[in-house]
Amino acid sequence: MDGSDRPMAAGGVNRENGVFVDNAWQPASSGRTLDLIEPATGRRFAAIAAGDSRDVDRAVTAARGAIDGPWGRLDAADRGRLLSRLAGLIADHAEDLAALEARDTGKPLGQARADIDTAARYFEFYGGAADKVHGQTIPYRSGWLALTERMAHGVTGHIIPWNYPAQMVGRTLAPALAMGNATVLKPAEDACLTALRLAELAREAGFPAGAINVVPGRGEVAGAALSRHPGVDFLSFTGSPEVGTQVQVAAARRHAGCVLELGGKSPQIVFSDADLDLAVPAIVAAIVQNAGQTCSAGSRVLVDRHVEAELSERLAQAFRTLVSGPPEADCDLGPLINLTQKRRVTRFCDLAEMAGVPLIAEGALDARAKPDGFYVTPRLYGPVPRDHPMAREEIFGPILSLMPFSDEDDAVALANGTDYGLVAGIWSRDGTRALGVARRIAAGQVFVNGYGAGSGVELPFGGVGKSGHGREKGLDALFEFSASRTLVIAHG
Ligand code: TXE
Repeated sequence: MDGSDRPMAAGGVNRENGVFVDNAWQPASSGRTLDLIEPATGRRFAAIAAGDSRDVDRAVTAARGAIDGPWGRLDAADRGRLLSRLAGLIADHAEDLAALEARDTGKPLGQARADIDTAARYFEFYGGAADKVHGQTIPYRSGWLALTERMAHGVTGHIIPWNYPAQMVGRTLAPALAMGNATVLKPAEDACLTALRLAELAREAGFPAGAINVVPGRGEVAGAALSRHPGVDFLSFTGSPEVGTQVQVAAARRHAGCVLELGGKSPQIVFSDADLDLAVPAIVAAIVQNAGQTCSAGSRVLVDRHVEAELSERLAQAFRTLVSGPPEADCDLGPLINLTQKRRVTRFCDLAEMAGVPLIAEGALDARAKPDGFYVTPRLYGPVPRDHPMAREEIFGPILSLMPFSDEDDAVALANGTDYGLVAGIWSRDGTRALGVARRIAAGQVFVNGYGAGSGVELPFGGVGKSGHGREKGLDALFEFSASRTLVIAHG
């Protein structure tokens, strides 16, 4: 997206210029489209519907109709079957979806393929879980039976970002659908073509009209309308803390619940007894994946002073081999999503330079990279002062900060010393120490001697503090997208 919108081109409504409501592509009420810009070239390559509050309204009405209609009457097992069928269709179309994802987001084709696998896996996982969420019976007074069941919220609104469009659809829609909610999705205006394609595949899988509705459009228009809509019972938002706050306020005004995932500043803590052969590639991968545009990117390496020099040298060697290039070249990294993000990331590097923070190593640009693509080469800085913005703020780019610590307490203080708390990694051969430290980290996920936050659909995921609240992924998401109803029956 580059800010341009234009009247819808002649030729009829379709996936690329429509909103998906009641299982059909419909023209956006505005009659306008938004340009999509290819990150690898900086050129316009598609247009999507500029949905607005009128389209959101139609989508919410369709979702409500689905709950009152065939979707609401399905057995849990049948909902699960639909999800499983969609997982199969995603797998059948994996190669086309991966190519679309790579072009739309700029990520290397290999990473896009892995993302599509994960998207299918979400539907597989929640398809299998749909009929396995049980309530409880509660010992209560004699002569009474008390039990709980999970009830769907009703209409759920889902606002997702551009960094993993297909995965995000699976992560947020699949558990909501498994629990019987009807959904309205607002994908990101920077990249959403796979999200639109998945809606079509859902229809092919047999989802009844209104169960899944998609309204593309600008965040401050379509997204804001969805977060304010009185007919939306629960909201799921992934994106920036600033917008997350607005979404939560809008939800609170009408007493609706929400789950927020707002990014992080995740630490990788390397103790002196760490296996560096294991740690170095994983640390590099955790900041290189998707060019660092990952909420769970391991963007800070906290290292015991005794191994600082060795780790720094090993990471530097790895960084010097990294190459950024266009998606089809399948390099280590692609371009960033847009010019705004490129400027944002570059500003952090400028600030580091102004403060005299040493640049330890930098990757290279592939010869096939177009000059107008939004490339930022991967960079390793260190030692980064603890109060520098690079050490505290989410950069959302391939920039890794190295910061030494003196002892275990110092490591924990440093790890917990930002406003965020999403993921952490701990590297040590001493299992007792690793476990003890892991349990002192204020974050939603902590990995020991590994870092695999990107995938792992089974693993509940979410943050504390500025990283947000609530949990998606894993079985926890089924509870997030439902509420308990207590039934108490007197029997004499
Ligand atoms: O996010 P926005 P942006 C962080 C990351 C990044 C920064 C800015 O640090 O550099 O946020 O990215 C929709 N009401 N993350 O500007 O604007 C928007 O259309 C309702 C971390 O892209 O928050 C899109 O669908 N919705 C993150 C979604 O919100 C609104 C992933 C996210 O966009 C809206 C992305 C509004 N007023 C960015 N304004 C993560 N947690 O993984 C925008 N949107």
